[in-house]
Amino acid sequence: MPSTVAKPRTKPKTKVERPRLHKVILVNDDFTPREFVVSVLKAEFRMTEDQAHKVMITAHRRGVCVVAVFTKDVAETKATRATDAGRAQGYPLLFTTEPEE
Ligand code: TYC
Repeated sequence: MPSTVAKPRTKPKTKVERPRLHKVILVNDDFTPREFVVSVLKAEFRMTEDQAHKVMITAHRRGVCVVAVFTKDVAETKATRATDAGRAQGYPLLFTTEPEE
């Protein structure tokens, strides 16, 4: 067989795995105003006032709340942008990411 011709695979690929999704997580703090958290959730995650308020209150009461899931790149970009929006106003607002199980 000429070296430029690829040999057929001996073992056919049986599985194509989807990329794992990553959660964006909102972390509570004692300083960021509730309304500001809601406005960031609406702007960065395209939530309605109602959805954003529910997510903010859950983080406020429980310490954290999953905001949404995205591919790794999108999750990290959104978490960074949302965290930066708080920092720009002097707030310690924090969004983190973690892979879904
Ligand atoms: N705990 C904040 C307050 O009482 C509000 C808040 C909620 C801040 C959720 C961050 O992720 C957060 N002003």
